[in-house]
Amino acid sequence: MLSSLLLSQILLLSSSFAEAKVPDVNECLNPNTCIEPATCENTVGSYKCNCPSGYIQKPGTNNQCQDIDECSKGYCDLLRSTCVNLQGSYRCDCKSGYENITPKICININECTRGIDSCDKTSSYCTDTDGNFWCRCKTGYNQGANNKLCVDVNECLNPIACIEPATCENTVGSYKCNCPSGWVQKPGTNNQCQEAPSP
Ligand SMILES: [Ca+2]
Ligand SMILES: [Ca+2]
Ligand SMILES: [Ca+2]
Repeated sequence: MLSSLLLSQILLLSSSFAEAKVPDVNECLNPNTCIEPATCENTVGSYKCNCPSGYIQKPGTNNQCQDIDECSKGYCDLLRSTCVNLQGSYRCDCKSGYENITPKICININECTRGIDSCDKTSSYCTDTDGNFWCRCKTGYNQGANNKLCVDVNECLNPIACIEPATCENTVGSYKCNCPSGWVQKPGTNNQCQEAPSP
C-alpha cells in the first residue's frame, strides 16, 4: 500500500510530464512532405500542405493537389467562347465575331465602327449585332444572301411603275419612266407623260 506522500509524488511527476513541451518537428524541411505544386506550412505539432490558386487538394491525400477543371464548371461564356482547361488555370478562346478583353472574357466586335464589315455603302447601312453584323438595305434594294448583300429591285416588273405610254427603265437603286418622242413628263409626276405642246 502506497503512502500518501508517495502517491502525491507520483501525481506531481505525471503532471509535469504532461506539461513538458515536446519540441516541434519542422516536417517542411523534408522536400518530400508535400508534393508540388503543394506548398508546405509547418504548424506546431504538425504541418499542412497548401494548394495554390487553381488547384484543390487531391481526394484521398493530404499532401497532393490536383488541377481544377474550370471548363466542367462553366467558367467560360459558351455562347461567345470555347473553354480551354490549363494546369492551375483556364482560358476562354473567343468564337468568330468576338474578341478577348481578358484571357477569360470575350466581347462583341463592332465591325461597323471598326470598318471591317463587308457592307456596300451605296446600297446599305452596316448594322452591328452580338457576334455578327448585317447590311440593312437602302430604299430600292432588297436584302440578299446572309443579310450581307443588297440587290437592286427591278421596279419595272411592276406593270404600274410607269403609266403608258411611259416606258420603264430599271436603274441600280431606282428606275426611270421615259416618255416616247412627242411626249414629255407630266409636271408633278415621275411616271406619267403628256403630249408635248405643239411648237
Ligand atoms: Ca485548370
Ligand atoms: Ca458584331
Ligand atoms: Ca432598280
